[in-house]
Amino acid sequence: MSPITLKAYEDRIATHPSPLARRLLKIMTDKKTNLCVSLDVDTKDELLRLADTLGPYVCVFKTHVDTIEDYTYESVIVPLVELSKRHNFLIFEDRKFADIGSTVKSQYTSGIFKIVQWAHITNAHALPGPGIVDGLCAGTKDISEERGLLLLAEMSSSGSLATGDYTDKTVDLARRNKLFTFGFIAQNRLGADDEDFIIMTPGVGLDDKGDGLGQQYRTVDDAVSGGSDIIIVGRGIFAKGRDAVAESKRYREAGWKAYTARVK
Ligand code: S5P
Repeated sequence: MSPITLKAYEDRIATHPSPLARRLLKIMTDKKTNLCVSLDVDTKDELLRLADTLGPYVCVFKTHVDTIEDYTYESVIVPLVELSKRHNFLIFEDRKFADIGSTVKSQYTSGIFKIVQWAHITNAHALPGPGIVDGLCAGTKDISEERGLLLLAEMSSSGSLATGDYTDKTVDLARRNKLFTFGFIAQNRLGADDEDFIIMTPGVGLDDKGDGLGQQYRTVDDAVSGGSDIIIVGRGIFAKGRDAVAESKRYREAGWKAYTARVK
């Protein structure tokens, strides 16, 4: 198979249908980074410390806000949004919505998390069908800032059922609303070149092969040369004993080098 070549991030800004994707591509171009760090930590201090120290190296921070033990909106979300402005990154709440439209709309807008208020990006499984995208999109109605959705088209975990026909149908679902659904969580390039979906890829690690619980790691080169636009890295950067700043620089450099090698 010949290697994938794609337009530069910069050249995709003007033509991308999604306002959120245009903003993201601009951040990536300005900061020269295609690294998304997954902030999978348990406390607000750790989350905010990493967001501040690693902020300069990333285009996106991904959160699982429901795992923060001492979470309150005021003490976690307010300062995180402030840091996102200071360091110019987007926030991606990895909520993996998977219910009917009416329920996901409430989960997105209400409760203690109020995700739509602060997360520029969130994601959803395609399993329930079109209603999940419609419900989430309806949840953005009163928000003036850009919001975007990624569908989980493939997963990094061993034995994932999101393959073949399921993946193809997920791509079809995204095509129904490209202003909002700007891309996929996936392991491969999906959609036609001119559709320009943004591919964000987890399961990336330079030093480990897996985690003993089904996670599988590929190298940065593998992911980006295969068509990934943004690499998502968690424990490869902040696991115990790792210097998170040094690792962020390393992944950012590796990601940018692999990207420049595939630009048309
Ligand atoms: O297929 C997937 C989709 C996601 S969003 N595989 C994943 O691992 N993720 C998420 O990416 C997962 O929930 C975790 O937050 C992150 C990977 O973390 P790491 O520590 O294994 O790099």
